[in-house]
Amino acid sequence: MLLIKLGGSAITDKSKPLTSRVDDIKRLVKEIAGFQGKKIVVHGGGSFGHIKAAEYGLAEGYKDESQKEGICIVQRDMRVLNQIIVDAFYEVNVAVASIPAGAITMFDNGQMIKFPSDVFSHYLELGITPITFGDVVVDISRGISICSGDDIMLQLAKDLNVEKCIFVTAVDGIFSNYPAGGGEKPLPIVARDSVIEFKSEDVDVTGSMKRKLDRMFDIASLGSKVYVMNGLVPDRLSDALKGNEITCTEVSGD
Ligand code: IP8
Repeated sequence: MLLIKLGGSAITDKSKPLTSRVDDIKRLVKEIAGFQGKKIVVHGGGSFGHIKAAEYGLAEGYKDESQKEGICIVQRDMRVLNQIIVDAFYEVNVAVASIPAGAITMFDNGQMIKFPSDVFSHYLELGITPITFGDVVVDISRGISICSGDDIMLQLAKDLNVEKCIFVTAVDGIFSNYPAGGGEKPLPIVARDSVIEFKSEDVDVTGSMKRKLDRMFDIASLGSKVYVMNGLVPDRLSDALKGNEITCTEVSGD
């Protein structure tokens, strides 16, 4: 089984609130539709999740009444983004079931403690592709947390038999400097002991690039093959899904 994470940078313009990359979404969805095997699609928040979540301090937990509005806004906006993706699948005749993390996930102190991966496998058995996304979720000690698509990827990889995880981003892979200056080639393979210089933290409420990479190492350690690739280059995802060689970074679990 295959897990695909459509990262927020590939499906939205992260610098402009509520701006989806509709054409890229439609193309990526078509490329995914060409893969006949079992797959689960997870997507990130980009400019539908992170901007308002940061504005209302949602990643710090529930502190005061003013955040109620923010919880509602971020959950609504994430569902708007999800609907754009679900509609794109519908247009290419792929049956999908949308499963919002906020409806099924429980956190405690910022960590996922409950996630019903069996719901996903049940849909897969019916021949339906489950699609889920990072979301505002309940947290038994902090009130709320932000669950990232990467948290979900890790949990699904723990619970299900996942051969391959593909992280679709807006860059060619992982670089030895983050963020990359441009023009460099991505590292063909990274391991936990690879030297990567994180020059600046990115603005995501769910953590830095370093944290995302740690999640990928955790997934790779479970035995899944993990790749980071550029979804803005047409056909690259479909090539990856066909098993063709592409420009990307493999994340090693060693
Ligand atoms: O973009 C975060 O998911 P991510 C979702 O996968 C929200 O980290 C609501 C900010």
